Amino acid sequence: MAAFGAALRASKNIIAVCGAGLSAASGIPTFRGAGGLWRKYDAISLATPEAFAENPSRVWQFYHYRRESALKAEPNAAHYALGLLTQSDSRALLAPACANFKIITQNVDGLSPRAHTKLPSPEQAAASTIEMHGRIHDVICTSCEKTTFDASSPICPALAGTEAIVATGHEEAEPQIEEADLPRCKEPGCDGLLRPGVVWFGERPHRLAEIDEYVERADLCLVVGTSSTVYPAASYAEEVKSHGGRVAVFNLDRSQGDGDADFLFLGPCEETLPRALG
Ligand code: BJW
Ligand code: ZN
Repeated sequence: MAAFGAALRASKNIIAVCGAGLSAASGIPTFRGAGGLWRKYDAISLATPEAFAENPSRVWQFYHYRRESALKAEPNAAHYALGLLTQSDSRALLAPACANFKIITQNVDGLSPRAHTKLPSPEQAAASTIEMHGRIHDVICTSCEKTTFDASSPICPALAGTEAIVATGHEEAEPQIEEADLPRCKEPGCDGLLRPGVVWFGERPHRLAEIDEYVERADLCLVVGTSSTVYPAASYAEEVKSHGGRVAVFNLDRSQGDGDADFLFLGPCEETLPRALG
């Protein structure tokens, strides 16, 4: 802990690469391991363009459930601990040499920006946090490709109440919603099918050029609550290490990311991060 404190105080450019474990204490399930089942489906198998093309009704029910959970969730102590590094006054005390700090999160729940500002505008959210896998309350039109922020609950009448169906052993128990009744684009004359505004496998994550700049100059990388199995995020700690920076991993368990870690904080990050940054 003392050595980590010294590294924190000496670092000039710090990044935090975050994953689902950061929001676990806020009640948001992780993707892999025990939290990764929705109804009887593996969450990872639903987060693909192929799953959406094959069964948009099922994929929309999955995202509707997660949109509703994210609306009810509150940031936890780990989000607030990272938030201290985004504010210049608290950062001056914790990491006085640090000129730049950026949260690079794979999470789509919007909880990191909310820990820094109560109701952040998209500009305020983007300034404090790079949400590289998109935002769960954004929608993208599959026809005109326009992205819109829409946190309405429910997003359309047909999805109302489907979030309460948590487990079905029978295929027929799953509502089959017609495409015409799924969320549709409101742009005049469009009416295209909307999709969730998140980044699925095979799609390009957001703000990659900006992320690369932060990773290239980082001298300390905090890896928080991620299994480090999804690229490109999984490569950032190694990149920081390869140019002489240091890596601190905060995870409940051992993970793929911790082989090169200089500092390893095992346990719930909502406990270890406030202690390490306190
Ligand atoms: C706690 C805790 C507590 C629990 N405290 N810890 C190079 C090599 C091989 C493959 C690739 C490669 N480059 C690209 C690929 C392909 C692919 C990929 O990585 N595949 C892998 C399976 C190998 N990557 C992509 O396709 C990416 N796109 C891309 O690279 O594009 C390039 C491109 C360029 C130009 C043009 C076009 C393309 C896109 C990846 C998108 C991932 N999408 C998802 C869904 C997002 C939407 C949604 O939310 O629904 O992102 S999948 C899912 O995994 C989600 C997550 O953000 C992501 C990572 O998961 P995460 O956050 O690590 O969660 P878990 O559950 O895995 O881990 C939780 C951890 O927390 C665990 O370790 C727990 O122990 C811990 N934990 N409680 C502390 N309280
Ligand atoms: Zn449209």
